[in-house]
Amino acid sequence: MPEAAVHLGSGKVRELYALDEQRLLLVASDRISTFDVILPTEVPDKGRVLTGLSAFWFARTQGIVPNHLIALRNDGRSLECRRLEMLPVEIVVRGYLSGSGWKDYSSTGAVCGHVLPKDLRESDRLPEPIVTPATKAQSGHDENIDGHAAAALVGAERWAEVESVAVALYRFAAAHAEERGIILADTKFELGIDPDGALVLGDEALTPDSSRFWPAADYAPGGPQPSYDKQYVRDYCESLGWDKTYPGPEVPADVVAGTRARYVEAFELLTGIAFDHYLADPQVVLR
Ligand code: PZK
Repeated sequence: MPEAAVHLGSGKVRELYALDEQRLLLVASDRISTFDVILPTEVPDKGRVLTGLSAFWFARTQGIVPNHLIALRNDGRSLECRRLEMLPVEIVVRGYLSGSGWKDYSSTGAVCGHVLPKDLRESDRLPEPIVTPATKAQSGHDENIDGHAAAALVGAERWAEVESVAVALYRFAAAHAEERGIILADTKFELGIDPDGALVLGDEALTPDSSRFWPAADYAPGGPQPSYDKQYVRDYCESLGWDKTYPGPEVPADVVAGTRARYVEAFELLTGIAFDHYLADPQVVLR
């Protein structure tokens, strides 16, 4: 980071800096979280996998919605971004019933106001993808809201545009992933408004940290699915009988190596680019 960058904040696994009035720098670390706890052990190149994937998707979805990407830095883990006015809602698109969607459906038969067919099982594919907004809770977990509440927060016209763009992004990415043996079960988008009033895709997009990727070969609805990337870490942590509070456990080298290999495999399947090639020249994902 050569020039003066002002640290604005830390996410669980990312750092945000201001470059100037118009530009931000989003830096993805190699930290990994599981069960909402950041582990003391890093996964080498995880930040580069996530940044490369985000940049890949930004380059390929510009025709659906403009995004905040200005440049991918040659460290492979940093994105220069346009500064936006971020919408106060997170937009999750779900094509499958998992996580809080499954939880809400189990108790009410609906998710964020979408009444779903009866007798769906955990991890079942939905008849159509649904948009499930959530408010960014200051501390702790996001709270699912319905489309009326989202429209009240951003305006009805803007909300209609957000829904339409989010479903189009999900359909595009899910079809691409499915052709490569990966189910995109759901994914979270963060959108903002640029100085001209245009809706712009921000944050990271369509990465393993913002999405549920499932290996299609192992898909078996009727229960939770193994995560493409984090399953080794989760299984190892569960095997310790750890209570899922801080501090998390150190993870042994073989579990780290297996996890890194899964992130790299997801990158290579989704982009069709060898990860070594990305490390040698990150700009390959933009071409
Ligand atoms: C923005 N975050 C999340 C917090 C991180 C990331 N293009 C943008 N314009 C204005 N604000 C943001 C963005 C983006 N993306 C993103 N918070 C604000 C966040 C902490 C660390 F890496």
